[in-house]
Amino acid sequence: MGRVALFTLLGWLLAVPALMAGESVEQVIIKEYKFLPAEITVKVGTTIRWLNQEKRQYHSVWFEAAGDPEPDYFFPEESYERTFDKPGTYTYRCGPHDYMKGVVKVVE
Ligand SMILES: [Cu+2]
Repeated sequence: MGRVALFTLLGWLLAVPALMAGESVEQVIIKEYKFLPAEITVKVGTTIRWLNQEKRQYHSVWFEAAGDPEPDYFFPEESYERTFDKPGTYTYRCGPHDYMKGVVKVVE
């Protein structure tokens, strides 16, 4: 086996664990004072990105029930991300608008 082929093989072997980790990102849209979808089910290890698509209004994504501090508000075209490493049901709300609610279900 030539040296180039050997290095190519090593490169593939090193890449496999990253591929198996299956890092994925799911998106939740925030529009007209709603989380869309309001309920989402994802696999462990998934990152959720909330994207603010309002014209002017800021929001936050606050996992208050989990004891998190309230995060910063984010404005139109900005986003907020959180990665879920443990199975469970995680409820959240918007800080300034407590009628805006959502649920993230994390499964194995
Ligand atoms: Cu809000």
